[in-house]
Amino acid sequence: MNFHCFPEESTRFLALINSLRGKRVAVIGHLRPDGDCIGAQVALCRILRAQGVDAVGVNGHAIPRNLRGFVGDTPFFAQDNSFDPTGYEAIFVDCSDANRAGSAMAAMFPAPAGNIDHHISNARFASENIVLPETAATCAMLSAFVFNLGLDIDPLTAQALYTGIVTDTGQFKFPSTTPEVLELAAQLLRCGACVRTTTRELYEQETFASLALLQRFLSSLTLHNKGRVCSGEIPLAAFDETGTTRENAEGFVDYARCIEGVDIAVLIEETPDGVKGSLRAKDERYRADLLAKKLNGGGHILASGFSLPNTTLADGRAHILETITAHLAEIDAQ
Ligand SMILES: [Mn+2]
Repeated sequence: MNFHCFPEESTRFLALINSLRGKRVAVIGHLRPDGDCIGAQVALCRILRAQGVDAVGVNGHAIPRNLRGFVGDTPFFAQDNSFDPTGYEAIFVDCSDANRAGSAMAAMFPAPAGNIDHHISNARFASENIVLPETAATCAMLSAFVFNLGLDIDPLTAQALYTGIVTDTGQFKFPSTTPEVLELAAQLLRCGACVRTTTRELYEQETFASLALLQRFLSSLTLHNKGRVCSGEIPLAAFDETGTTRENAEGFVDYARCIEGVDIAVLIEETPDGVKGSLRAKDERYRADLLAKKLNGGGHILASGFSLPNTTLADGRAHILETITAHLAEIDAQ
């Protein structure tokens, strides 16, 4: 089955594999790994191993709880100081630059053999850079390569690739979900990936504690600016009281963003020395990146963040809401 996408990159991918035959390869992913990162690391390791390349996954951070089930018997060093890079070549996946894997990893492999990624800002830091910025996921790229090249993949590899595509397309909701991406996903199901497994592992194993934190957050939601702005907050004590950490609040801001009529959403988290904020814009014209800049932060057009040190929750909240009001007025006047 040929997907008529990335023929040239598929050929370069095969050449990269051929150049590494008989060698040992570390397949490296980024810090705070997500489904596309772990999926790409697991899949590429297994693809390489099937071609006679002795590959292992290496990540500076632990594999998140909900992704551990996708690793299977793939050799993987995560947050593990026992990995010795001597004699290993490196391929980075899903990393826009080497430092995304952590400065220690970047220093360990100053001259990586490969860089396979889909970020628009990729720094082309390896000998062979296979970068497709318009593609939905690194796992979508790898899927296209193996299908174009007719390489056999086992069900665990197919599952890892499918999981990466599901993660980075927001469960096939983002505009990056092209017909080709859906065809690749369909072919992965034919190769043994299971829709239920990915759904269950990724989205149906929340802890009770994180739902208790969500409950606290939802009860704090407040509308401002005639319903165009929604804020929610988490006081520092709430983490202790529910037995959670900041990681559990990941994604909460989207509950504020998805309310009808809301143009800008903000999650305000109290920290030991101030507050941290996550901003979401529903539409590109509201420029969450420029808004974050006014609060000494940064990010993307629809999603950004900032931190305000040396402030109380009450003062921080007041300053943030004033800044949002001024930003909205500026946008409306354009
Ligand atoms: Mn990705």
